[in-house]
Amino acid sequence: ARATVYGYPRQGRNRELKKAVEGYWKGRVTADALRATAAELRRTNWLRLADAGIDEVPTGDFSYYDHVLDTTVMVGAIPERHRSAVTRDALDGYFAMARGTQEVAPLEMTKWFDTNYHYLVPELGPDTAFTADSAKQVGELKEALALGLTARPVLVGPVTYLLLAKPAPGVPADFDPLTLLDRLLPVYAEVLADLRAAGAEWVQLDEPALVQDRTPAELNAAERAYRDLGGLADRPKLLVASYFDRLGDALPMLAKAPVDGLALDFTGAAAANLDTLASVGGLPGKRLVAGVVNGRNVWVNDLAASLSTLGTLLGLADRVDVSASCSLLHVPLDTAAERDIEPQILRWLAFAEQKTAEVVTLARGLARGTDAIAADLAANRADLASRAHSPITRDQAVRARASAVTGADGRRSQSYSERAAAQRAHLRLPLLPTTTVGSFPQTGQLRAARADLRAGRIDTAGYEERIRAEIQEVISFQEKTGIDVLVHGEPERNDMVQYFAEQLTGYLATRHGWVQSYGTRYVRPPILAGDISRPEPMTVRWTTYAQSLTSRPVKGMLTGPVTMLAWSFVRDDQPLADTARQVALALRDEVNDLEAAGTSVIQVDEPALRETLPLRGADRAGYLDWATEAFRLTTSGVRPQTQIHTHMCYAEFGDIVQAIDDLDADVISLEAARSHMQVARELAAHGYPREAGPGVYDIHSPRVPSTDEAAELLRTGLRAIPAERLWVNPDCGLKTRAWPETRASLEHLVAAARTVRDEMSRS
Ligand code: THG
Ligand code: ZN
Repeated sequence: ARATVYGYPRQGRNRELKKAVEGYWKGRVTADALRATAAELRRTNWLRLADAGIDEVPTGDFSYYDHVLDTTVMVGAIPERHRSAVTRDALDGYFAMARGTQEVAPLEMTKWFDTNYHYLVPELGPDTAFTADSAKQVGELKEALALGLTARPVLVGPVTYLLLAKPAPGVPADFDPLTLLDRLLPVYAEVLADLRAAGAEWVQLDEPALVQDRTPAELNAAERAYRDLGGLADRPKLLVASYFDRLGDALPMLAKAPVDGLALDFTGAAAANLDTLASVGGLPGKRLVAGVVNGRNVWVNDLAASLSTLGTLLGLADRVDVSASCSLLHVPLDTAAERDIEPQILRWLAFAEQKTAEVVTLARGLARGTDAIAADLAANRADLASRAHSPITRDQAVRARASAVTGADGRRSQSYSERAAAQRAHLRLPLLPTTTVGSFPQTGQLRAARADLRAGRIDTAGYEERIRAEIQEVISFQEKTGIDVLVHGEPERNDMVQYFAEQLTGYLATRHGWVQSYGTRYVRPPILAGDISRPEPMTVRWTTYAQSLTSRPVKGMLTGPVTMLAWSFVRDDQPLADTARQVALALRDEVNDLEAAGTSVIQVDEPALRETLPLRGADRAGYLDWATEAFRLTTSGVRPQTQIHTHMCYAEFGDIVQAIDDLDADVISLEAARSHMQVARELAAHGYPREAGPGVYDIHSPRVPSTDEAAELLRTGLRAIPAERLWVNPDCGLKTRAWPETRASLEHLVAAARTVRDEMSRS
């Protein structure tokens, strides 16, 4: 059995790639220096993999920005508007597609399946002409071969590429990119031939889109694609890979396809692939690469269980190799960098380096028998036992509280309409009340204050003094501008999920656990390691300080339980619903404490509610059940006159409006400025009965909307949502904006609200 992986973190130990790429953008790093840094990072990764015992290293998984954008370049699907930039300079043109320029908009970005990685969406149309450009793939393959390694190029497969695409601007929305398959396949054939000529024995084609619900027509297209590619005379051996879930109906189809091997995920729900594979009689004559080490969580593998799966698989294919379930792009690099996590707990964790070692150990165990890895198995057993029996993962008080939860705990004492009346009487807000979504600009001074605190140049008291000064400024600006419901601006938070995770027992924070989110942007997702509790209030001090400065209501600001899970690494030893309930109960305490401290408006943000929807339709109702339960548990402990707000980012809500209603929040703010109040119409079409603030200021751009523009959006909003239920707010938090444009935009927003209020009182 061989050991392999499909991809590796690209950034380097100290995020050298981020620094080089951003330096290039700023003109501080030359193109040659950037290329040299990239080549060195690839070399280091390959040699590390080989040293660790990986028999076949992946190539082509490296990217300056995004591997789907690389595929767009490989097939020549450069959008019309970027062509001149690409012709002028390939590298600058590449970054122009990724980030846009003064003149042209970038490609749209969206989530890569249900991970936290974002890719650039291909834009295709009936006029798209593909041309092969295999330079990057061939170049990287040659680099690895020159090191004397066995290498396997990894490509996004043609079916997944088309299924990830959308109609280009100006192309009818009902255009189906899959109709381009016949035009795309010859381009893949050319790339495959080039890779074979360059020395590739095997090439991997990734088709994760086949783990989603697919129509018979889509499955037919996939079948045709692999019949075509498999039938090519001049080609390397083909390994078709899928991951992130079970293949379902696509597995029998791929098993019969004339390709040489399949790489399948056998972790979590994808373990169902095992039964499906057995039921179709396995893969006689083919290679099976078994993804038995979870490539996207951070937990140490159960080696004995994996070996047992591998043993079963041995009877089902000609040859069984071992891998992680997906590219290791989605996990941090190395647990050894985490000096602040107790050594005993660190042994429960496996990042990319550790997962690689697990794959190698399992391949060795499979080839030579368990005796050959007896010491690894014993150590692994001890680590698993230490995790299973730790007081951290088994906090009896938390468990008792969670199991005592009843339906009543998730229900507010009065219906929405009764509460709305109580809140109106209590808050006495004007019609079309104005507010913001929570954060204010994170200035250089704030970042410097945090750096000073970390470096010991200031103490906690000095740091908190600076935070208080910032809150004073934010409050006084909002009062002066005439905003109705104020916020404290969140100067004390960098990443909100990390901010709360650091204060909750049972959560681990990492110091170096960076994972690529998009392009050169990374996050350090905290780890839900144990049972979750809240030792003391987390936000009450800052909120009450802000409230002490004004007579207007100040909103308390929290991140909701679903988003806390979505942007963290979650436990694999209990259902997500259980983890969500624990987090919800901890947040419920915070909500109740905020109310007790005099806060009458509390916002619980769930920007990740929509993006966390499971890949398979069949799994969605179950998800929405626990997600709404967790939100309601968080927010239902307050009095009727306390107003609960929520906020969600990104515009596609159409398919979850019912779930949003089920949250039973009093007010929701949503992104809408870029979609011209489409969201308001969707809410109205569904008969959404609550108060809503579709954003009238697009915070994703430094552009300042005029008063007229904001007023016009409000009038559009009023056609869908009556004035008694319409709020006036920006699209999202303001932390990425600078003060000058924030000031001007919010002044216009308030002026627009006043203009429209006047129009209404006159008519
Ligand atoms: N927090 C967490 N996960 C997230 C988001 C978040 N996932 C989805 C979405 N938001 C991703 N968006 C971003 C936006 C900006 C950055 C990263 C992800 C970013 N990162 C800084 C960088 O790479 O330079 C580092 C930030 C830091 O120092 O913590 O700008 O909000 N958990
Ligand atoms: Zn938002």
